[in-house]
Amino acid sequence: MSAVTKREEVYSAIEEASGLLDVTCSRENVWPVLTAFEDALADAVVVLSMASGEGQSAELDYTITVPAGGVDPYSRALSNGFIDKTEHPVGTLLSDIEERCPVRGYAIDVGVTGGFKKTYAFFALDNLPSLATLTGVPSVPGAVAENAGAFAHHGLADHVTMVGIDYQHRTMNVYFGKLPDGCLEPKVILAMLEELGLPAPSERTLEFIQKSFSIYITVGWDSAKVDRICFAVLTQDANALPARIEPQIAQFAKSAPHAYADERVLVYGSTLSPTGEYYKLGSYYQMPPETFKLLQTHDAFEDQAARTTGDR
Ligand code: GPP
Ligand code: MG
Repeated sequence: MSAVTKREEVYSAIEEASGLLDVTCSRENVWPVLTAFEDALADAVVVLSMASGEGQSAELDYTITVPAGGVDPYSRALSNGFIDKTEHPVGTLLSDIEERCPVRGYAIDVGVTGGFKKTYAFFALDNLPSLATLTGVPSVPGAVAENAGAFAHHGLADHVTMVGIDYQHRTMNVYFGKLPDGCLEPKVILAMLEELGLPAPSERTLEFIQKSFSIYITVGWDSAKVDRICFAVLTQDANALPARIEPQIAQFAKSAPHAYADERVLVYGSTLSPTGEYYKLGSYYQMPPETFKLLQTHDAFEDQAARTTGDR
């Protein structure tokens, strides 16, 4: 497939998904990003995501993986004018992390209306950096070190699979994965949330949390506290989860475009913050095997498939 055709295909998917959410999709906003990252598109994992709940405005985010080894996505975003250069530590975070941690690949996160938001760096799954390595990186927010105990105490000190850097909100996400046995038990989760200064969730949310394959916090540079924590569950049937599914999320889970024949791969997230809980949903649009297997989501997907077969 030629590059233009691939761009058209991905653009159409973004446009179709936007339509499900009443988000206005314009070629003017999306095309420049697809063009700047067109070399990555054919082999990219592409995720289409939405969030719901109070304080979340209607938006469709698209995530595209970008291979390691070339120009990093932050530099590309700067040189294409998608974001402005800044003196804030958020601007050096990606390169500082790369110097010290084994980055296996990147991704970008872009809002159809809000524009370029984030970069991600994911790590080699057999060589994950420790929290201590991460907190030693100069531009990492102090809040990561402040809250590291809540994870280290429960066996997650060496389980950082990915980081996300949000240039618009000036926040960083730290993703924990390959979760060891026992770390999702209610008493562990309650202790972890207490250490983070976050309220205890409902019984139903605790049940949901036990199905997580990844846990991630969001922190900024202005506070020692975590802003929020998200528990992500991999599913192919969002309605089967012990969670509230708002009609628009249910509709998105059922209808988001996907470029493979099997049932959609979905990641449903419950986000807890001092002001309450909201949900988000990511639907995988394409998952080329060679790229997908670099992500922890792939391992979680395989584990789940093995469990389901074992149950039969
Ligand atoms: C979720 O972060 C992460 C993704 C959609 C990225 C998946 C990663 C790949 C490399 C394919 P989020 O959108 O829930 O976080 P935030 O709250 O910062 O928006
Ligand atoms: Mg998001």
